[in-house]
Amino acid sequence: MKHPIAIAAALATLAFVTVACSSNQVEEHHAAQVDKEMVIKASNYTFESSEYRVKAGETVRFILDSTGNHGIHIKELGLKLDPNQTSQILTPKEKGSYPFQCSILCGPGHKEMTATLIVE
Ligand SMILES: [Cu+2]
Repeated sequence: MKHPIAIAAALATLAFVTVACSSNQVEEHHAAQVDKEMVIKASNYTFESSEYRVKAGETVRFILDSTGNHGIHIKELGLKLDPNQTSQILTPKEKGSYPFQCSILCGPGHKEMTATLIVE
């Protein structure tokens, strides 16, 4: 059996490594420079808002907060979110109005699930 002090030292080292790792992760998270977070809430069968606005050239973390099986796909911007991929960082550059529809055939209200992303 090992000496108890050796075991304590090993545990302390392990604890230190664990703390060091988790603080690294936090820093990595901050390192991704994002100007804005845009949460788009979806539920059966509507998007919470009919209009979402971002500024051209702004780096945005788009987050899909969906209750139910819904998605967003705006080809012109390369934005694609669904329950398997709920966030994406993008910098929309072209000003314009980008209407979108739920990208997943989710049920009877699917066709009414529309909204517009405005890049201004
Ligand atoms: Cu849908």
